[in-house]
Amino acid sequence: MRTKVVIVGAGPAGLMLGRLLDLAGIENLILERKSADYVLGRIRAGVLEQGAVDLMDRAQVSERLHEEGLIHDGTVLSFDGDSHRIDFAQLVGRRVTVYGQTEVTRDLMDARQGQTIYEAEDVQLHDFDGKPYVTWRKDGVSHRVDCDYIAGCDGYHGASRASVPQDAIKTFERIYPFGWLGILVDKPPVAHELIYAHHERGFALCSQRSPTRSRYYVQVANSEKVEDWSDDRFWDELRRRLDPATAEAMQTGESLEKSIAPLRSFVAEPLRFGRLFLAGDAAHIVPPTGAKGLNLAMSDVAMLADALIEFYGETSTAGLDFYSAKALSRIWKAERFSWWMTSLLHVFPDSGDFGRRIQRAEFDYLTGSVAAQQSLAENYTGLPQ
Ligand code: RFL
Ligand code: PHB
Repeated sequence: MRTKVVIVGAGPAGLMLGRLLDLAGIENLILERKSADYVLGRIRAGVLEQGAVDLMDRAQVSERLHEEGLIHDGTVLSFDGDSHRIDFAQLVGRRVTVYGQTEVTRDLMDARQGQTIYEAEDVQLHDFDGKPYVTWRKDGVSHRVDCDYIAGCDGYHGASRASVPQDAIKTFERIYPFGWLGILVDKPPVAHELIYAHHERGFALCSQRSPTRSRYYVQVANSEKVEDWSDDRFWDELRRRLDPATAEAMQTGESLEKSIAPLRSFVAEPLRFGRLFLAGDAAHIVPPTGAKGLNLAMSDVAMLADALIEFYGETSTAGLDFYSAKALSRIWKAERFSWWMTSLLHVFPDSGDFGRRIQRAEFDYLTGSVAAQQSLAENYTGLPQ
């Protein structure tokens, strides 16, 4: 079996890359370890930058997004109960769209023309410095596909980055001493926009998926187990971290999903190893506080798709040669912003009273400075490609 591009992973990065290549007539094969239902069942991101919406338009998969996506002109930040609205539209003339990653994934799966092999076990990448090929097993049978290029879109725990020799890759990492416990509930959101709240008991976030479905998070220690969090305990903790009016107005209910996600900052350099390219969470992780992970995955694959289209159209490798440097420049800026939002809004067990005063001063500076708010709005709504 032979194809032009093998894409490892059918998350949003792999599916979007496959779609862009399909539209350009470049044959590709997606290999995914899990089933399609499993991929759709993962509840993750909720906020799309305009660049990601534009990419969905380009990929001709945005009909439902424009019908159902919620356009937000701003967001609310609160610190120990003092709230301040950041008006993105007024500050930088841009907005974000609330549309779940599950929906993005579903739209891309529905539009898929090329072949996707789900439940591909033991995917292995071979000879990507020479004549690349990929092997896997399905239903006990071994398979092999030869290709020109491999796109590693298989997330943080995938096979692609792991197959690169250690001395060819450098990684940068920060692990935070806490995670996010998230809950999904069929109740209307407590507020029209998202609320990011710093509280002495820890960070809390009020997010949403639709006018009838809400997503809430609280910061928890890394040692916490999801089994120890009944819905009641979650709602009590969340209410304590919000200002009294919001806590009072919040509609609670039985959770549809509840999980803990650890927080991490991570970047691998470079993103190219011969004929293998890394994109999305396979290449980098951001803590979710800046709502950047899915958006970065989208901008990576937009750059990679353009480079591959240039290669097959004009037989120029200029785009492929430049991909790593170009993507990393944008990635590091999103890493910085996500780290900064995380530092401002969470309680760090070791930062002490000095650290808390600095966080408060940062919040007061932000609420008193249009320049600081513009910086936040510019980054949150998305830096240019
Ligand atoms: P994914 O989604 O992890 O997909 C990778 C796919 O590869 C498959 N795979 C393999 N396939 C074959 N062989 C192997 N050996 C394989 N190993 C893995 C996996 O099964 C999977 O299907 O990576 P991708 O496509 O790069 O997409 C990245 C995004 O999923 C991620 O960055 C975001 O979800 C992060 N994120 C957010 N991003 C935003 O832009 N805005 C947000 O509001 C936002 N909120 C969040 C988030 C992530 C969260 N969690 C759970 C970490 C909120 C949370 C709680
Ligand atoms: C979400 O709705 O899941 C969400 C929203 C904003 C974030 C992180 C997660 O910063």
